[in-house]
Amino acid sequence: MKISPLQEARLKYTPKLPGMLRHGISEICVKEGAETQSVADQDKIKALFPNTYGKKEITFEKGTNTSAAKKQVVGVILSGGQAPGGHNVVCGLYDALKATDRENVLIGFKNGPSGLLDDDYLVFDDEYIDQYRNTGGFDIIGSGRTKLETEEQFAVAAEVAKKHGITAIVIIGGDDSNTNAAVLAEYFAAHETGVQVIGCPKTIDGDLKNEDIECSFGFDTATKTYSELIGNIERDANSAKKYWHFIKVMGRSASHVALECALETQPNICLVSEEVAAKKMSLSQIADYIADSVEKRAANGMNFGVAIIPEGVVEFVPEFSVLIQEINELLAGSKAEEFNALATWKDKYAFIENGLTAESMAVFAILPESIQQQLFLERDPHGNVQVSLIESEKLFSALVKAKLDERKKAGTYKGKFSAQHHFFGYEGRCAFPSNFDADYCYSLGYNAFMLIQYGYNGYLSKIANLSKPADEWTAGGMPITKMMNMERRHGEDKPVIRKALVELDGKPFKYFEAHRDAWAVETAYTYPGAIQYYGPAEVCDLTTRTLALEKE
Ligand code: FBP
Repeated sequence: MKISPLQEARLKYTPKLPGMLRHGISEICVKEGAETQSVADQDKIKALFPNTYGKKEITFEKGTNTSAAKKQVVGVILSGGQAPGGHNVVCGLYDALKATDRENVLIGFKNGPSGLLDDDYLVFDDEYIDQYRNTGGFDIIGSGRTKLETEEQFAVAAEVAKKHGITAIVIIGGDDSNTNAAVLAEYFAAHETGVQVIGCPKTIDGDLKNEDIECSFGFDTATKTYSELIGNIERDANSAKKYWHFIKVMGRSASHVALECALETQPNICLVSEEVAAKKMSLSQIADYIADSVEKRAANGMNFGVAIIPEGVVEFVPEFSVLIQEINELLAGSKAEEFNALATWKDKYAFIENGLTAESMAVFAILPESIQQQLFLERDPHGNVQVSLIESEKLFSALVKAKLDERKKAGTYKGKFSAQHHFFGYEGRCAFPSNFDADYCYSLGYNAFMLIQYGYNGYLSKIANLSKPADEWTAGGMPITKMMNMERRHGEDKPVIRKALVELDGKPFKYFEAHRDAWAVETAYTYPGAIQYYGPAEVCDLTTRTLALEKE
């Protein structure tokens, strides 16, 4: 198979481990810390996790390895959306497992959690693993979004584990997948299967983080990839001086990706969904906010600009959420058929006008027709609006144009406004991992095996002190139950890992807030350029601005 020169070079890259994991397997000992408590709802979480709750946090350090010698057969699963570095988690896990005992076995379950349920797997060997070192993607075994959450599924998982003699399962996933890892760990412990479960924190969205997990892997590379593209667009905008670019960036719910890209590129506008929700902003207010920047820049002869829009923003606009709920109800059950049978959009519009409250109709009426139709025509299998498909970059540019037209009529605005639209998401999820992600992921996998070897169950692999060079990183594990609280999901109270949204009193947002008014009017763009893999550490091993500011 032909591979690119960069891929060839990356296959030979040696990821950096935390200093404390560099001594060789026989010289890694464990230090147990304090017993833990869940972040909230302690009594409820304790009752739900009687076998795995309250365990101690642990750290690895140099010393004699006292773990029991036993043959390990480990299963690994990649769960959810791709994130750069996933291959290295598997490589780190494999290397630690083989360095401990060549007889140990690593099994990869294919295409996500369903691979475990369907017993669809491959057994890794050196030749296979070596093709994937330091590469992007999850194609080493594939990924999927099947959720492992029912007792029936756990029973099947236990059967499959027994068949292969599996001693531990490593689940590489986001907050939902690691919540399910904790539930599976509890099930295995309660049923005395002897199978351990270890999680690894993945997601480009950056919303699996807390006082223990400083960031999820993939966030670094994905945001650097988007920031390169945004910087290039900024330079184009500043060269041609004729377009406003509306750029939607991934991040299903939280705005960490948008905020990090803004810190990297200093665009004129960056919406932050969490702020939109906190200030209860309406679509009209958001459009006015962007239009103000367009108007001020036009007054200085700059009819161009760049606006970053987080993928999930519309769901954070209170009036829009209400509209979505009303639409879902309007088309519930047989009413969808009645709606679909209507011949023209005009008929459908009348049906909508009849069914929505006056407030929601007022919101609906200001949307561009393409978005209105999207809300009614593209629905998920349960008949609900697919909010993630809404082209919010187009929505906001249309709303801004309408505001500017009004201002033109009123004589307050005399500029020109022409928009271009972009969506950056899939472009970043499988990029070659940055050195940071290559090192971090390899360490997470390597460390996951140390947790297995020392017999821990229901733990998340933890690598910390990440804003420092890798030799100062620390390695250990944290009980997943420590990160959990009770939340309402689909009408039921469920134990879940708390999703980390952007904190409006956190340092990254505060920095952005202190500078954005200037950026909105000036052309203060910064151009991060492409990720560098070879060269000086201050260029190649840079962490995200978010991490640097948080750890300042
Ligand atoms: P995970 O939470 O599974 O890591 O995935 C995150 C993400 O990349 C989001 O940013 C995005 O909304 C979503 O996946 C898209 O995935 P899909 O194409 O499966 O809908």
